[in-house]
Amino acid sequence: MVVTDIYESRTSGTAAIIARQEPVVYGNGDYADALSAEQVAAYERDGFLVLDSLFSEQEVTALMNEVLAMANNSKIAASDEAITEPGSNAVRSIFKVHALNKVIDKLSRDPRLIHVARQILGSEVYLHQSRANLKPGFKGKEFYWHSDFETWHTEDGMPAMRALSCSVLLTDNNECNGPLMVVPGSHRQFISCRGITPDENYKKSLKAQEYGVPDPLSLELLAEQGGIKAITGKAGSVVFFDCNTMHGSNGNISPWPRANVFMVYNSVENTLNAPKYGLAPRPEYIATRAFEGALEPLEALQEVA
Ligand code: AKG
Repeated sequence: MVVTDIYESRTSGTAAIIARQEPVVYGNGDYADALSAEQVAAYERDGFLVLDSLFSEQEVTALMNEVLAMANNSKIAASDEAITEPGSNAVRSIFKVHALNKVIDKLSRDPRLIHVARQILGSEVYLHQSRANLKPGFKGKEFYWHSDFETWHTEDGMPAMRALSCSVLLTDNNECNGPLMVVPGSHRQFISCRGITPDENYKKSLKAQEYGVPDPLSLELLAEQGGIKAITGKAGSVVFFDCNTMHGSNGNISPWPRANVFMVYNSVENTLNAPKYGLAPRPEYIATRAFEGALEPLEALQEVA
């Protein structure tokens, strides 16, 4: 029997739009009770949900200090986990921040994040990836449109759309400093992309993506259907978004840095298979394969700090 991949992408074929097969909210959204029924319904409809001021100013200051300390640590800045901006030595992203830093590790287990992920994914969860995106003032470059699932499915062998990201805003994200932009409703369609993935694609793609980039026509269609929403908000707010929500952000030519820390939770029932097309697995700091079981939530951050 030939097993076909419904979410096939990056073949020699043309681009295609494929209807999502899986639910957005697993079970009845009652695996946990972090969100109201209205919030769950909004997430299911839009593919994202913003919780304003989920973290206090004091918590955000502590988290931001830790992220800056990592970015200014020459050993970390020179490590594989740190990705610099194209064309400069400014740190763009740091991966696996939960393993590099105790405060961020606690954040990854914070009940305010984990229970939302458990509720939406309808199961226990584990951390597939964590990263800080710094987007410094003047120098921070854009993140072109993409669906995370397209990459995680193709390059990491993630079987199904049963993962989500949360972006914890560590600075205010305003109209000018390159806030995250999402296409509401786009999570219901999978955009199969053109172009065969080269080996070690991550070495380039984390600076600027070339493969797994949706074609203009599909993007036009998605944006006609759902519009584009720039998610501005105060530091301490959190954006939860589905793994297949089309998103990206503009460069930051403002003087104001924009820093966000991302946690990606995957269902324990959706652990990784081999990557597609015989690609080598990406490093552990980008996609966890050393699955150690469900994440245990900690008490609120301020109580354990
Ligand atoms: C990514 O890191 O995959 C993103 O899409 C980040 C977008 C951003 O930080 O604005």
